[in-house]
Amino acid sequence: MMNNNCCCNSIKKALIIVDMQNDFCPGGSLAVKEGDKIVSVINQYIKQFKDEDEVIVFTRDWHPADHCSFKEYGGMWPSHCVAETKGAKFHQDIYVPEKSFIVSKADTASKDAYSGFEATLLDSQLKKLNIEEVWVCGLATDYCVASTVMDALKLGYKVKILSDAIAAVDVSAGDGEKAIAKMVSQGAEVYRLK
Ligand code: VGL
Ligand code: ZN
Repeated sequence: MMNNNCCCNSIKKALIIVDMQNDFCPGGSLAVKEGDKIVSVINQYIKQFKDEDEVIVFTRDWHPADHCSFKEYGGMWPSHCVAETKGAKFHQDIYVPEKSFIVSKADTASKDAYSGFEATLLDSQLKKLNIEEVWVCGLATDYCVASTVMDALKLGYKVKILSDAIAAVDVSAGDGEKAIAKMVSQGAEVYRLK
């Protein structure tokens, strides 16, 4: 008998939107240059996935106020994305469809996590839904996007990195480009709308 839940002629995919939060956008405490410029193209991917009834996942950095990645607690970053604050909210123009999955990460003080798969239920949720491919976009290319992509590849997903819908911190010039090269060398495919 056919399984009604399974659309059999195409593989199931999920869109993973990484950390599109106020603190990573211009005006935020750890702003990525032009981090907000990718909002409209991300919304186009979201609409496409929603129209096709595909899974949409939003990850978010969700730190306690005394998180170990913050400079005053020995880390390398200014305080950012403290849970329940304005800085941790998604950018106001990002379209968050009702049925989306929200994955909070790095939510314990003593441990950082760049990847949306690290210490979360994301992998088991996607596997339960028979998802085989993930499309990844958001912030920042050289940290949480790269780390999420690397883990997705290790966990056996096909990965598309959406090059028109990512932006890099670039602590050193070229970090974003290097991160893309590394993701591709590990098997990710680069994709863009136009
Ligand atoms: C991120 C630095 C610190 C990111 C998160 O989302 O790329 N970067 N925490
Ligand atoms: Zn963080």
